[in-house]
Amino acid sequence: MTQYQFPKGFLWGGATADFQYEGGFNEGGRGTCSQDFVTEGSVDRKRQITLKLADGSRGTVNCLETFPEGAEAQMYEDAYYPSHQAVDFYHHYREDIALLAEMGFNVFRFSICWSRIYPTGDEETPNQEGIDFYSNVIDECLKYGMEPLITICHDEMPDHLARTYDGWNSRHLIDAYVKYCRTLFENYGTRVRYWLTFNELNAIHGYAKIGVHTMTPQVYYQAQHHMFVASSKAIALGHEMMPGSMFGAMYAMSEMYPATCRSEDVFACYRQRRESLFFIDVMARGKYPNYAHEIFARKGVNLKIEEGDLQLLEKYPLDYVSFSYYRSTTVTADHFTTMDPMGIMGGEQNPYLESTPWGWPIDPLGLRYCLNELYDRYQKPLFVVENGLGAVDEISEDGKIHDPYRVKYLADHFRAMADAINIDHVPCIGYTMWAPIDLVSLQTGEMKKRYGFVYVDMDDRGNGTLKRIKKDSFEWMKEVIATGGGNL
Ligand code: BGP
Repeated sequence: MTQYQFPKGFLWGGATADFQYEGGFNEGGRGTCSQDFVTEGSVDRKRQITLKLADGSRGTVNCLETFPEGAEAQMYEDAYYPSHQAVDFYHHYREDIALLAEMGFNVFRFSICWSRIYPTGDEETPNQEGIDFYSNVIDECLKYGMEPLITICHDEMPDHLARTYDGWNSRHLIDAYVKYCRTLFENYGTRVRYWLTFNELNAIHGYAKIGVHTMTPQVYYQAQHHMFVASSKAIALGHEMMPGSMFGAMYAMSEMYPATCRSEDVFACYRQRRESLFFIDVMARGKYPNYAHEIFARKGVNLKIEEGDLQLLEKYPLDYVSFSYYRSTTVTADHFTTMDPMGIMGGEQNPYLESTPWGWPIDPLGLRYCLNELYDRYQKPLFVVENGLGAVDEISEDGKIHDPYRVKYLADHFRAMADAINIDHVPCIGYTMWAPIDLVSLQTGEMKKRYGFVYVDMDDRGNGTLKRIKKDSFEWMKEVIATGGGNL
């Protein structure tokens, strides 16, 4: 036994999302999804949603902006949309899953593209080819003893639901989502135990992620409310149809520190923390917290809650709490009001931490802190469902990819996680690294921000052979899993 030994049965794996990984956007009967209109970008050039404006001319908005009056999402031949091909898991899934199995993964998190199952979201019957595709993916995982961990809705939706109903701003989405869930449970329920109803609920916004055309706090929190209700309905149905199933939802979890010990900074940090935990508070504790009144009053939100909604949230909370952890944030009272609900954008520079080339502070101890904080607050099993390092990887002259920086990042985070489990006795059931095979970055749409143990030969404009090449970190990770952390 070493100091960093992980418990037997710990779930080790990787995580992906359909529109960043899968491609095949016009194959197998898949409908257009809301992410299909988002162009590539870079760290200083925001991704754009391409539009047809009311007068028929071409326009764009970035993913955080409100659509101009009368504008509609529209694709153009000369624009590059990374979701269309992504890195083509659609045709590489057997090869990719075999690589994950070779590393010893016993869990694989992937998301289902809603419009592959219901192309518009409003059909009476699902698209059989879509059902078959994920059925094959699940079987391929099980063949190697890998548990599928399915994200039902990862930051996307059938475009028709966005265009026609204003996405999650409409209660119609609740019914469409529950119908979609029923189809998934009917078809995969005997083979899948772990589910996530939504991805990063505290980081949703705009057309591409939740189908709304307007970016106001009112729309944002109303859409959230509909997602809370939809999630509880899915949990109710899931437990009924699949005894033993476990439901979580995923949160973007940046640990937060006050910029100084000035009381104002400490209190601003505390408030910001609660604002980011608000979403888990509702879903894990099953009720709106007292401090929601203050948030809604400050932001001018007047929530429409229908009869029965609150009872539903209370009756069907999450079974486990899962989150992504990439970084921490530093908060000062001076900029408090400009921070986003996730508490990442608008944070201060932390002089004690180094950052990634994309400006994300690297903070392994923050992961131990998060694990402790979340267990203290919710007393539910925890699952780290995203963590990893986005970096520029180069193929060396020897044809290999040497990525010691990734090994260091992961090893430091694994040690912090082991300390939370072994020393602090936090029940953390698993870890899925983002993303075991290189894929398209969500925020920037780039390929060169690479996370994988496996390199994919493709550039920022989608050119390349798509060949998969193991990086040095691949063998290291294999050893971590085989020894249960013995090599840390
Ligand atoms: C999370 C998302 C993922 C993923 C990750 C890394 O917010 O759930 O979809 O992309 O962040 O972010 P990025 O790809 O921008 O580096």
